[in-house]
Amino acid sequence: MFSRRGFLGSAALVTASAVSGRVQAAAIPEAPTMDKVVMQPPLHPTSGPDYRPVVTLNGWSLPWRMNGDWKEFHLVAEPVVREFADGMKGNLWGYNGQAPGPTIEAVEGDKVRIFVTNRLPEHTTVHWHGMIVPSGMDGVGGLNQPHIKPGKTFVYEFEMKHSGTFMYHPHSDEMVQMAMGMMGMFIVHPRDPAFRPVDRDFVFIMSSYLIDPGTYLPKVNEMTDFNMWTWNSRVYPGIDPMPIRLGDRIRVRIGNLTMTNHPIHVHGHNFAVTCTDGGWVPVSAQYPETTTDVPVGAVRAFDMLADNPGDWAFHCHKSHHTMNAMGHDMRNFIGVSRKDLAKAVGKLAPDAMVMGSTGMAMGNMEMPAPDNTLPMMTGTGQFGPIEMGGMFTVMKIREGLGRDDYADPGPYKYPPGTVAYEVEAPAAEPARQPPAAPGRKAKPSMKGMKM
Ligand SMILES: [Cu+2]
Repeated sequence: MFSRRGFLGSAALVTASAVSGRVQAAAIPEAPTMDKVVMQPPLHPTSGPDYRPVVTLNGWSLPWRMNGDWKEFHLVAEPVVREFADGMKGNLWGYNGQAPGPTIEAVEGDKVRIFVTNRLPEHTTVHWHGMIVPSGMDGVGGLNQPHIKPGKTFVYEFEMKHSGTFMYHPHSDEMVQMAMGMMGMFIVHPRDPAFRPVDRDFVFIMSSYLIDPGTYLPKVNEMTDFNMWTWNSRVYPGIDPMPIRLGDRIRVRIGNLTMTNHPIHVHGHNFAVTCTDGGWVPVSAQYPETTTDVPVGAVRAFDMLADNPGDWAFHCHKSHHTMNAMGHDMRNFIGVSRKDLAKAVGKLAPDAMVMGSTGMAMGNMEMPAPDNTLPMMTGTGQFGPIEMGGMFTVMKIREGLGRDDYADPGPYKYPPGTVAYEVEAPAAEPARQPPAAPGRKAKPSMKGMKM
């Protein structure tokens, strides 16, 4: 039976197990900011339990301070200018000087205190996607807490119950705030460093934008027709290459806060998905893949043995997502006579350029574009134009790289005789079936076959 004594007892229990450090939270730690758009070296822990830190493509990890047994971080939500690639910038909202925000790294069992200061022109909150936190720390404005008004600072406090790969983003005017770039990754390392260790641990989050050619501000009401498909708010050739030492076991952790799924594909290797935003995938449930679909609002991390040296494409397999700003309202002219079409179009629009009758490869074509607009496909390799944009980069797997060396090792030196080559000899006529006589069905030839 429910008794008053029992009620008091269980209430006391709840209070005792709640993590709180309200008294110590008085002094707000400084908020580091980042002014660079290239991958920062791994941030090795100088206090608290040891772990092997991650690296964030075109990003960084947020430094912390210890206050007693609390790990304290400070996020500042604010307007930022983010460079998508050389030649294009966007006016976004982010955290601590960049969008997306810095990666936060902690260890299973840590007590974490995160200060969030709002320097946006409207209210915000932070939700810790996938993390098991007390309800009042979950960050849904209006449901779990009051919204954080401009100029105010709130404190989130919780214990890292599980290791894994998580995200953070606002739950406050979220259509606008996520379309403006507010998001980041949250890595919780296992307490036991021997649990599934890797040599290199890459992290990025996917976001998409509609920024009309010649403009700087994303159209936040767009639902489907985005033209900037980004990894960490960067597009190829602005996305960092991934230097990997031959023989390294690597992990790649990918968050998706766009409005569609992304089938992420690696060349020259296979991998297994080992972690989602729900936790670690048991070994018995893992299977080999070369492409893994990352659903909307989800995380996939895969582990891969980098045992094949070379330059390997790593990209989203939706081909429109490896393109930069493009109009989609175009006819397909493949196979149409360019001469006839030019004549007909010329009568209507004398300056029009007829293109696309043999395909749309643009490697050698420079088209005039408005300011702050990237070419649709771009980037150059040692053999010519790469004709990619958007969600594309290169895993550069090399012998003898230093353990924490993430410098671009340059193009791969192919061993002689290992590159696809052109032949000049005339092709032999392939064997074909004889054509069927008129009015008769072709009969497959059974000559030489034992029936
Ligand atoms: Cu995609």
